Amino acid sequence: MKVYYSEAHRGHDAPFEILEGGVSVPVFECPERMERILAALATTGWAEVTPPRDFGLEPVRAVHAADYLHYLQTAYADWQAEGGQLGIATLSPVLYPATFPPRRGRGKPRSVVGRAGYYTMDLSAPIVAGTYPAAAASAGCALSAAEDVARGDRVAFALCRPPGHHAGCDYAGGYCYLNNAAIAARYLARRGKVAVVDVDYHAGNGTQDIFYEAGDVLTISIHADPARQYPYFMGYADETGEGPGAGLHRNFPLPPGTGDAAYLRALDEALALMRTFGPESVVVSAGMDIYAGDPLGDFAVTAEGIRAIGRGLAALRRPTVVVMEGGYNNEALGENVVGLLSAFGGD
Ligand code: SP5
Ligand code: ZN
Repeated sequence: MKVYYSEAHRGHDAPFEILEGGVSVPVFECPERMERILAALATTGWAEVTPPRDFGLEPVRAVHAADYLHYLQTAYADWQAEGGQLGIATLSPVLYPATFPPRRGRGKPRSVVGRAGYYTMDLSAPIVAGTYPAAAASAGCALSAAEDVARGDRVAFALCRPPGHHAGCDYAGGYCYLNNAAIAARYLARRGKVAVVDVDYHAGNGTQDIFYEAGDVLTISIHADPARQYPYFMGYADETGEGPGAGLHRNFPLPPGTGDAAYLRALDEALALMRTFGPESVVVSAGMDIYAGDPLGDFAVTAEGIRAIGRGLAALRRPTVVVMEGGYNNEALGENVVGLLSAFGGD
């Protein structure tokens, strides 16, 4: 199995994030996650780790707004420059907005700190000098995997960092800047209908948003109920798509403590919807934060449950791109990723 991975992620290494209550903690979404996953993949005998190919910006522009991409490319340098222009020392090496617009009627301000708020949905998407190069390489991993699958491979794994499923057309959030799974799905949709299924613990709000009115991409997310968990404002069961996309989005919000049996029941419903849709190809947003021991989650899905999810996805028998999303229990992360992929492992 091809595993697309770029070392560029190492440049995206912010020293802290801010959780609810204003608590500043080391970023859960850290470079060590990749070490853990690569180490576990190295023991399998079937993982072929390969650097991503360059697809340019066109397939990224098919998903993200031009002004947002320009912001991501220039924000850090502007932040450094603005600190100088204000005549004060730059107080933090990290660009962190602290003001968010309740709505966007007034448009974006000139100040980079103002624009950071405009383009960011929370305080878990810090920007450092290496953030954009890492995000672009991460999208390149998803596109490389998509290209292989479009050319006939049964499966490919995009070992993306940063992750992507919280990023919308023009916003970052939840450790995500470019929506890797959406970029892969939009690329694959040139060849026929695509189904995206998101098994990360958190609702895939960015993916939902991007394809909400799309008639050629079915999106499904299984996750913690947003009434009680991040991302709070999207991921409810009554959000089912609009216009040409009406009926082509589904959310499965689940309660705390959800274990293997309840999770797999929701997955079975999702798989049935996907079979009915009849996609040419499938994109999986693979978050391992559903695991019982995850520090950001509260599900009780076991390592064996994660293997069973992999078997369910593989049983769709569609060409499949698996895209790495969240998962923050570093001890178990590698084993869980291998567990999910091993149902496809011989392919
Ligand atoms: C890709 C991904 O999984 N992003 C998740 C971003 C979640 N950010 C908000 C975290 C809220 C943390 N709540 C603390 C619970 C500690 N037990
Ligand atoms: Zn997550």
